[in-house]
Amino acid sequence: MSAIEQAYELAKEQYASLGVDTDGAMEKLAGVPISLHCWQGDDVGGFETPDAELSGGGIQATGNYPGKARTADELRADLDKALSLIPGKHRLNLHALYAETGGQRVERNELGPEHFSAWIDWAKTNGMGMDFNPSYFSHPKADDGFTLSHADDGIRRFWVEHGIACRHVGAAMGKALGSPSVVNVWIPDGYKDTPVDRKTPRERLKASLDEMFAEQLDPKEELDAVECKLFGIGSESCVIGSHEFYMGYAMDKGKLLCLDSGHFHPTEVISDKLSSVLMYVDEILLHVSRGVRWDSDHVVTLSDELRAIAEELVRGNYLDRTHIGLDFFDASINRIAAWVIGTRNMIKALLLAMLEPTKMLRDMENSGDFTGRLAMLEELKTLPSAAVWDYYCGRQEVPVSVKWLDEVREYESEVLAKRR
Ligand code: RNT
Ligand code: ZN
Repeated sequence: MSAIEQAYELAKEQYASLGVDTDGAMEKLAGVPISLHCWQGDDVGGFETPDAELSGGGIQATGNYPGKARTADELRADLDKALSLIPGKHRLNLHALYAETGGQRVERNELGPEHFSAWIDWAKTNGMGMDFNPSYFSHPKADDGFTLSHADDGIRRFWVEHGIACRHVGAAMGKALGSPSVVNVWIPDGYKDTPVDRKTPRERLKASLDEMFAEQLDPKEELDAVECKLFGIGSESCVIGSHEFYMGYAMDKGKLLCLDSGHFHPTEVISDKLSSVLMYVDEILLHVSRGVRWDSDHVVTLSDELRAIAEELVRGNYLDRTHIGLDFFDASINRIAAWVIGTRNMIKALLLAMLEPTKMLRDMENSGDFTGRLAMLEELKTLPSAAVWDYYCGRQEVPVSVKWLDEVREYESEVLAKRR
């Protein structure tokens, strides 16, 4: 028996004594896909022009680490590398900016599934599902900070058409890959300084969404999500698509609500929102991110909040109603390592939650034994979960422990360093 197997056998026994089935947890974990965001690979640049970069929208990728993917082929190669180091079967989350138009300028309101066929083929080869996003930033028609709530009807119409085009792209992806594509709408619209009219732009946003969603698409192919936000850089005083706005919209229209963990007050957490929101909406999309003082989209670490999100999903049996996506972009470190670290942490957090003796804790809580609850929660933190994690990685045929980093470093010198 290898050291990893030995450690696992001991851990298994220890968890079993608390009534936790480690084999069952690993089996369940293997069935939870995480939607990897393509935009970590190139700092939210996309391929609309040869030197496209993120602009506007109040989001920022900072850093200048060498080796950024410059083409869709490079980005796919980087994703292949990252995916080979992450246990389990996952999904790809693509933005409309990543269309491949063969050097032709195709306006965003004219995008069709044909501009994403290489991505769809790649996903099919990898046996992955895909999610999709209209891109309402890095575009001249978004330069003044307004899109779907724009006062100019022509501009608003353009962005409505972009949304419609993207829903069809999503449906085509869902159909081709046999798994519904979640199409998430996030717009940057908002005011830097105090507006006098918060009402009319919100009315316009609602009208735009209604137009965009007018056509009923098959939920087996496509699902619509709407993402709320409290503030962004340049929209500190008012964001049109606020939490209340989209919570209401999602409930009213049967849409998915997208909760991004960086989109609230710095001390406000989405883990506490899940059990409330899921009373009123059927399904949610998560953008798991890490804000540091602001919506800074740092790489996801195994923080208390990440663990709390996973615990809520597992304890509440919400995994079937939750689409887990990631949303961070750090250009100051190796971009592939960023994907691997953030995604492995998300999966690890789910495993930790699945290793919890929840019934025992719940019984303590229900009988008023809060002393026992606290004592037990603290003890659980240092149980040998790492042994289960290592064993899981081994079984999924990905590098155990930090060995994945050797492969990233090798890829960096073999491939990334040559991208100059
Ligand atoms: C921005 C939103 C949005 C974007 C991506 C690129 O604040 O979180 O989800 O990060 O669509
Ligand atoms: Zn987000």
